[in-house]
Formats: sequence, C-alpha cells, structure tokens
Amino acid sequence: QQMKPFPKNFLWGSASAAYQIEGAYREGGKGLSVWDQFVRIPGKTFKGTNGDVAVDHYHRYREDVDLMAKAGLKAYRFSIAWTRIFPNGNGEVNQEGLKFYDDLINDLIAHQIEPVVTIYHWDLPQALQDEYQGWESRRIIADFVNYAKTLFDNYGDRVKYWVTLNEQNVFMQHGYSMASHPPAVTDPKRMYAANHIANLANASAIKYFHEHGYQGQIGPSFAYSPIYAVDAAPENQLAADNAEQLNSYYWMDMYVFGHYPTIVRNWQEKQGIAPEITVEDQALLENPLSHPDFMGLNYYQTGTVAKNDTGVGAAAENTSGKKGTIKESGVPGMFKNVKNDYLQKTDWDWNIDPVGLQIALRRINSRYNLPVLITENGLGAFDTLEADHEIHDDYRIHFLREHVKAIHAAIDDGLQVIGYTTWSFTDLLSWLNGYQKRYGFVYVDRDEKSAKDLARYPKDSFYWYKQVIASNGEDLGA
Ligand code: GCO
Repeated sequence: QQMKPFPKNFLWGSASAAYQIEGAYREGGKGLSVWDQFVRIPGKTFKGTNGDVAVDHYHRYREDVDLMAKAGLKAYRFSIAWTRIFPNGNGEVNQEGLKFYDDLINDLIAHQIEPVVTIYHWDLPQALQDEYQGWESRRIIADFVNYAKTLFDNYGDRVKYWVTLNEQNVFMQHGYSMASHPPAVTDPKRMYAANHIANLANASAIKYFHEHGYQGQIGPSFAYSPIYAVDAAPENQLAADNAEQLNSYYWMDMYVFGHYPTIVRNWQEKQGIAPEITVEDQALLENPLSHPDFMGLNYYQTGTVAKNDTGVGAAAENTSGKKGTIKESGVPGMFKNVKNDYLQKTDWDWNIDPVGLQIALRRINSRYNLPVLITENGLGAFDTLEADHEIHDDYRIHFLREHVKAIHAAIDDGLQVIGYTTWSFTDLLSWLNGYQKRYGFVYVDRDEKSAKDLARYPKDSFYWYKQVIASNGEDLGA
C-alpha cells in the first residue's frame, strides 16, 4: 500500500529570525531592542557574543535569497525587527526599515519563494521596556496591534502567512522565570501576568487581521516538546499529564479555546500566581475571530518526566541549554524531568526524537483541530569547514531525513500539515550559545583568521534538501 504523498503545494522551506541574522544593529534608522542591550551585560551570552553584525544578512540578503533559490526553497520564514519599523516601538514609522523588508519580500517573490513573516521574534523595542516595562503593561497591546497593522497594510498584498508571536512559552519563561533572556526576571507571578498580556496582544492582532479583510492565514508559533512518562506507573503517567498541561496546554489552549486549563489555573490560584482576567479579556479571547488559522510548531525534542515528591524545583528546563549544564529540574508536586534512555542527544544535550514529531502533530491536531505549519525543526551542531570549503554534515542529513519521514507518516495518518520551514537556512547567532552552534544548510565562515568576509558555503545538507524539495519529499536519499 502506497503512502499518501506530500500535498502538491507543501511549503518546503527554511527559517531565521532578524536578531540572529541581520546585524546592522544601528543602521537604516533602526532603534535598539532589548536584545541589543541585554547581550552587553557581562556573562549573559556565550563569550559575550552578540548580534551587532550577526551574519550580515541586512547587507547580503540578495546573496542569501539567491542561495535559497538554488536550493529550490518554496518558502522562507523570517522575522521583522519591530525596531526597524518603529525605532521607539510606537510613533513615527521608519521608511527605511519598511523598505528593507519590502525589497526582501519582492526578491523572494521574484524567485518564487513564499514569504512567511514572523511579526515578533523576541527583539522588543527597548523604548517600550523603558517606557512601560514592555510585556508587563497593557499599553503594549495597542502598540503591538499598530505595529502588526503596519505590516499587514504594507506587505499584506504579497505575504499570505503570518506568525504572530514566536515561542511565547520560551521568551516568557526565559525572560521572567529563569532570567536568561531580557528582562531577566525570576518571578512566576510576573511571568504569568506578562504572559496573559501577550495573549491579549496576540488575540487582538489576529482579530484585527480577520476583521479587516486581509487575505492569508495567521497564527502563533509554539515551542512544543511532547512529554512522555518515564514508565507505566500511574503516578508517573499523572506527572506526564501535569507536565503537558503546565508546559504546553496552558499556553496553546488560550490561543485556540480562549481559556486556561482548569488544573493549571487551580494550581496557580493556590500559590497566588494566577493572572487577573477581566470580563473584557474573556470576551476577546473567546471571540473566534481572535483564534489562529493554523498552529505554528517549533519542534526540537521531547521531554520525559516522573512524579516529583522530592520537591525538585526550577520552573522549566532551559531549552537553549548550554552543553553539559542540564541539571535536575521540575515543578514541585507536579513532575520532574528525567533522562530518556531510548534517545540519543545532540551536541547540546537535546534529545533526538523524530517519532516525537509525529506524536506532536497528532496531539496538536486532535486537541485543536487546526492545520499545523512546522515553523522550526533542525539540528544545532559543531560543523567543520574543510580546506576545499565543503562541509560534510551527514549527521544533519540523517536528523532531517528522519524528521521528514515522521512528517510524511503524519500526513499518511491523515493529518493536515501545511509546510516545513527548517531551522535554519544560513548559520546564525544562537541567542545564548554564540556562533559555534550551527543549524544552517549554508555555512557562514566567521573565523577571524580565514574570513572576515562572512563567506557562505553550502553544506552537504543543502544539496540533500534540494533533492528532497525537487522530489516533493519522495527522494530522501540513501
Ligand atoms: C538557539 C535556539 C534558537 C531558537 C529559535 C527559536 O540556539 O538560540 O535554538 O535558534 O531555536 O530562535 O525560535
């Protein structure tokens, strides 16, 4: 029996984010973002690396788009830097910033590459953090909608796929619980309050989009790591359910159902950390016009948990984990994270689990009944540039091949998957791990001795992916 093929218009693509590739952090009228400031605090990032230059995509986007065309990409997901459009977050529009993305979008379209635009990928204007504490103030809702509307009005004639907030769970947990992203707070009450405001901003932007007749689809992208129980002991199964509710359903349910899961809400109330929800909030969040058209899924790995009666703390696992620093973590009374002996790990100790992607697609599809756009998936690894400028990343090919098989299996299961934009197209800045952690199909030479010019070299995986795209997922290589 033959497997169902990938849909004819499946969006085979790749992805990036403004801060991780653009550089030119003070050019083109750009304002400063919270990341431009945060990376300057000693000890926050690997060897103090920052995105001041990144891979200089701002000046080399034409070269990058040419490479995308060479790979045969059908789609490219990138984010817009809010600070290029509104240097202060609100107020006057910066025409130069608008023009940069206008040119990029036109160049993509000229090469028949579908632009998938992320509106917010973590680089909040510093001015809004200073003015009213960013996500902690409801004033951000109007500013975010105004920014999103500016993008819809300027690019909506050409952009058909919009991602509102990227990995809200990650930027909230790292920013307000683990203090590893700006604004570097450790306060769960403030985190859940800020997160609720982000939910209102997300819902308002989606509602605006739906009410004003723009053509296309819009939804958030979420870093979903499905959770397994360590074994069949009922207490561990319950712990896995706790983790799934707290880590994932708490965040995603709000997008689609407009309410938080009872169990988590109750758990928060007992500790006095539940966000305040007004009658108006409820009406907005439950309005179907504020619900997404698809769920964006960033899938890297699964988690495994056991019951937690020893009170192991730390609110969440550090998902940008630095090599060798994974420590015991969990949520007291709910679950603790444990090792999964069935899974191998990446150079950064992330679990490698292609079947987990099929499971993620099933869970999202059955819980939310929405099509899924896989907005990220990929392998962060150390790569070696050979003397002849080749990069033999067979480990990445293997990783991606197994994940493409899992997507194919999900499609064969009857699930609706719109596309796959791998992380990432070129190598780029890892927020906390510098430039040594490489994800791209295209190697960027940042070695000061050999290449100050940030030369681009396609890796073996580049040619492999080209083949996959050309055959619409039929030819996955050996
Ligand atoms: C890293 C991370 C990022 C994220 C991406 C999330 O190493 O910094 O892997 O690259 O995956 O920005 O959307």
